Order: sequence, then C-alpha cells, then structure tokens
Amino acid sequence: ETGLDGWLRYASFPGAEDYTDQIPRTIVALNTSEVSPVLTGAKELEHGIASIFGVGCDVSHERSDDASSIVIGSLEAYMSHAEESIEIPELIEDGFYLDTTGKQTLIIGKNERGALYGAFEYLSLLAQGNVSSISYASSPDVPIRWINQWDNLRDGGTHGSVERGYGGDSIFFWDGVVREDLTRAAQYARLLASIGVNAVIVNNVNANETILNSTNMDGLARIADVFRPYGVQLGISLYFASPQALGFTNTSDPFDEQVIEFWHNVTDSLYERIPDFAGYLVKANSEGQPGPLTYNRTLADGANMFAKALDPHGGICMFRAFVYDHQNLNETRWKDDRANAAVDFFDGLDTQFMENVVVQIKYGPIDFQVREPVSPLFAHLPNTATAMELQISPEYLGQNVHLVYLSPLWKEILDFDLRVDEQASPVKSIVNGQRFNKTLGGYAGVAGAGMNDTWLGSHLAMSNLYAYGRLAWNPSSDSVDILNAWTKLTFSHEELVVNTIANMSMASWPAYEGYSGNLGVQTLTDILLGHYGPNPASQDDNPWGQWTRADADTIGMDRTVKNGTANAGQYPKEIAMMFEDVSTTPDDLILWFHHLPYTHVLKSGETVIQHFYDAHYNGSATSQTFPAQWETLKDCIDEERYEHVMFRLVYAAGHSLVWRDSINNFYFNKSSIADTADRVENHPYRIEAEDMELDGYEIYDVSPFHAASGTKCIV
Ligand code: BDP
Repeated sequence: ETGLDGWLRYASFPGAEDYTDQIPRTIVALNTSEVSPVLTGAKELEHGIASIFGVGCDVSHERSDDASSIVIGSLEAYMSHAEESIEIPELIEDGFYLDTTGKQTLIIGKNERGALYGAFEYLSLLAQGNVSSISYASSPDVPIRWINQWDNLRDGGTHGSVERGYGGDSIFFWDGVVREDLTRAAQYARLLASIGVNAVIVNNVNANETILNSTNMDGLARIADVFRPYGVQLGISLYFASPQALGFTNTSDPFDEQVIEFWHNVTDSLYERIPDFAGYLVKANSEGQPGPLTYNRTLADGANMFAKALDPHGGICMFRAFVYDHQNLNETRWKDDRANAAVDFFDGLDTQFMENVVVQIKYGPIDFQVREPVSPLFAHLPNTATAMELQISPEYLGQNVHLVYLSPLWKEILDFDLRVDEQASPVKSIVNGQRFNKTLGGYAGVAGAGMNDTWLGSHLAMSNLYAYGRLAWNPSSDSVDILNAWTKLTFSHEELVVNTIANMSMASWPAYEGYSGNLGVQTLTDILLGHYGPNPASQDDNPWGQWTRADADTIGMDRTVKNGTANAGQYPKEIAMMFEDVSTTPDDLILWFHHLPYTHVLKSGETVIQHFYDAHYNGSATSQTFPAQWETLKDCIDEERYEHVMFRLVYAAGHSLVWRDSINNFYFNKSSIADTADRVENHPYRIEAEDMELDGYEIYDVSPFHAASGTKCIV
C-alpha cells in the first residue's frame, strides 16, 4: 500500500461479513446539486460500505420508506421532506446528527458540509468495527479549522516546493502557475474534510505577488472547484507590498487611496471567480517581509485594510502575530528577547481590529520548539478574535524522519490555564471565543503535504494531521483515543498493532525532547540552516534571537522581571508569579525562564547538567526501542508500509545517538562537569568510522564540529 488513502482505506475487518445484513443498501441524498458536499458524502458512503462489507448500495435522491436506507442531507433539506421528520438536537455550523437507531439511518448536517462530516463519522465508526446503534449530535468547537500550506509557486528553478514540507513538491503549483492536473488536490480535500478541516491557505506565508496575476487567479478558481464538493474553502497568503511589486503603485501604504483600491479590486476579482473564497493570511513585518510598520502604520491599520476589502464578501483576514525583526535584536523595547516581540508589537491594538480580523498566534512565543510555554499574547487580546497556529510538519522536531506524535504537546498548550483576571482561562477556551465572548476563532495547522504518496514523507506522521483535525473539532479529545482510531483505520484492528503504535507514539515526544533540548532550552537544532541536526553552538551566536546563554558555569535565559528580559511579566499575574520564581517554575521550563548554574538542583533532585546527560541517554535509548517494537508488527502490516516506516525508525535511532553525543559532549566541554555514570567522556564500546580501514570512503571535517564525535565523518 502506498499510503495515498491515509486513514480512508475502508479496509474490511475480521467478522465484517457478519454485519452485511444490517447495512442499509440505499443511500438517499436529500440535496441534489452535483457539487454539494451531501452528494460527496453519499458517494463516499457507497464507496466505503462496498469496500468494508463488500456490498453495493444505490444512491438516489428520493426518500422512501425503505427500511434499510441511509438518509443524508442538510437540516433544511431534511425539514423540507418533513412527512415523518423527527426532532434533531441543536447543532451549530458544520455540526451533524447521526442516528442509526430508527428505521432509517439519519445523517443530518446543520449545513451541507456538516452532512458530509456526518458521513465520514459514520464510515469511520464502521471501519473501526463499531456497528452498534448510536444516536448523537456533534458540533465543532471552533469555526476556523484551517490548514496552511507553505507552498511556493516557483522555487528558483521550475519547481513548486513546499517550505518546511517533507513530502515532496507542491500538489498545487508547478513552474509558477497552478498545476493542470489537480487530482492530488481533490484527494487532499477528501482527507481534510474527513477530519473536519474547512479551509486551506494554499500558498506560502512568505508570499509572492504573482499569485495575484489573472492566470493564477484562474488557477486558484480551479483549485477551489475541486475543493468545493468536500466543503473545503480556499484562501491565499498575501505579499504585503504586492501593489508596488506588480507596478500598480509606488507605495504599499495601507492609507494610500490607490493601494486601498488595488486590494479592493483584487478581492472583488477573487470573489467573482471563487464566491466561497475563505480569505487572506498575512505575514507582515517579519523576517524581512514588508508590512504596515514599513509605512509607519500600525499592524491593525494593515490588517483592517484587507479586512475591509473582504468584509462585503464575508471573508476573513488571518493576520499573523509572528512579527519580529531579526535584523534588529538590540531593539530596546524587546529587551533583547524575541519572546517579547509579539506582545510588544500588539500592545495597545486590542480594540483596533475589525470583526473579521483573526490574529493567528503560534503556540509558543518563539517558534514551534520542542518545549515552549504558551504564547502570552493569548492573554492580551480580549477584544480580538484569535487562532492558534500549530505546526503539523515538525520542522524543529525531526522533520518526519524522527517519530514525534504531536497531540500530547498540543494538548499541554491547549489545556494550559492562563488565569486571565484570576479566572479560569484555558487556552482552548480563549481560541474558541468562550472566554472573551467572541464568535470567530480557531486553529491553523501548518501541514506541509506534498506529492509524495505518503503526503508528509512518513506514514506514521499522518497521525499528526489526523490528530490536528480531531483536536480542532474537539480539543478535549484524548491523544491515545485519537491515535488508536487512526491506527485502526490506517493499519489494522489487531491489538498488537494498536498497542505497539500507541506505545511508540506516546513515548516519542518525550524521547525527542530527551535527546534534543531539555528543561526549556529549546530544540538545540542548527538555527540558520535546516533546523534539523544538533548545533547547540548556533543558539548563542545567531541573529534570530534564540538563546541558551550557556557559558562555562551557567545556562538558560533569564526572562524574569527582576533580573532578566521581563518576559515572565507578560503573563497574567498568577502565571507571571509562577514563572518569576525558580522554585515555582516547572522543571521542563526552568531554563526558558531562568539562568542557572549547571549544578542547580532541580525539583527532581538531579542537577541541571546531570539531567542533560541522563535525558539524552534515556531519550535516545527509547528511540533505540522503536525499530524492535516495529519489527513485532512485520506480519500484521503490508510490506511496503512496513519497510518504509522501518527505514526511518532505524535511521532515527542512529541519529538520536548523534544528537545524544553531540549535545552531551558540547555541554561537557563547556562545563567540565563529569557525568556521574561516566558515559559522556568515555564511550568504551564505540569505534569511530574514521579510525576504520576505509574502502571507497573519504574522511571529512564536520561542521558544526560537535555534530560528530572526533569532529570527523566519512563520506
Ligand atoms: C520559521 C520557518 C520559516 C517560516 C517562519 C514563519 O523556519 O520557514 O517562514 O517560521 O512562520 O519557523 O513565518
């Protein structure tokens, strides 16, 4: 199996044949439009039931009294066929009601998209072997459940690459334009719809103005056409200085009349082609990108310019809070701490944004690190809609070569209680709008899917895409439940498979944190290159503002108000007090907030440096168990996917040793404090490759030097 169907394989399961008599044979689609998600749902049911149970169904539009039919439709359509309608529980937009207890199986959506979601839910239950009678309503926690693809139209040569994507070229773009063949775009929309994702931003946040030429707008309309039957809306990222770059104006000042007119015209043209266009995503004044500050306007002025153009059409402007200037780290107001930037930049703007602006905030204050506190900005915008940006393609967490199941990390962030105004304020209740009475809000998941049949570069990484959709629908879902459902749908119902994948996945984030960066010092990857391998030295010598502040005696960033960058003071009072004080800061964030001697004793009883050594050994030891665990599944999984996963697990187990030894050696060299278990200085069983007799290999110096023991590698 290639993996192309992801979790929508609809494989049969042992005993499925016993249920064939119970499965309805007629599917009645109450909504009749050819592009209606309801019809998509009906066809999906037909396909799924045939695949799981080996029985054929007819799809019709006529409701009859046939006892074995599945009726699927929007609430409105259901009510208009009201002869014997039953009372449907309260639903919100995109929600659905699923009832298999009566004469007819009912799948009723609040809207047409909701009905499609209901069909996917029903099929997911059947495919997991759950054929018992059920009756329940389900509605999403948030209206914004979007995917961000960082796809480039052109990348130097002719490719459409995906920034921070590990699954091959763009499924949307090639050679500067939208691909002719959009089969993969439709398949992607199907996968996304099945987990409740309702919009995709199709191009990179580092956007290019050429997305707005008429050829590309026509191309975008073609993508929107293949998305529409799945209820997935299309949106795009904008380059802020497009009016200038395209030669329409000589400024991109958001107060300039011609600039305003330009954006209104662009927006109107997009809606002419794509009436259900979702909206814009804007990265401004960040990492060299222009923005409103370039023209001495506020971030709100910039966001509102787009929001005004979108408003008459019902579109949304997602305005990113990832605003910082990497050239200018000595900016005094940030106190030399990039973690302070977002709150400082949005200071005073909370009441300034239009209703259809959503501020999109990365989960932590820096940048998708293995361990960050939640971004304090979530506590500062009670009058503004917010969305949380999560990275499904784990750029700093092993890039889908290492196994890292992200749901536990995301849930820690979502459940964190910010205690705004000393009241319960879990982050998930801020983004869903409940805490501050907002109607808009939600999630943006940076997915990085590509043309590779595995979509993300690795079969196991697909559990992260699945979990993203599930948590955006219901952030209180359990990480293991999500995973087990995914495993059954993707691989097998066998207990051994389900339990083994759960064991490996649930151990994977702690293991990666163990052998990469501990105690809140971040992931310790190289900063300026690919963000992949270990390079702890680069943390203290880069213009991007991530620091460990390590010297011979001490390590960690002092972010206290009393002595440091005052970042702890950006949190609401109770949380600020907790992070201000070493004794109340949790161990896993202690070096994020405090600069401490290597000999500081943690709450665990270990010293900081011994924790580093042990965590690196334990984390990499866990990673060593993954290939052996996977091997037990050899006879339960098809060979193609078994081998593909095994190859990565074996490689990652080896790479975890590179991580372990380079980080441990680096801090041993800095601190000169010996490992109490005497593992770091002496590697008794190791033979360096460069010391062997080499045939056909040459010895090279490694840069950074600490990424290889003895500073050498063979190639
Ligand atoms: C960084 C990525 C970079 C993105 C940037 C962003 O390395 O590729 O452009 O975030 O989110 O983590 O804008």
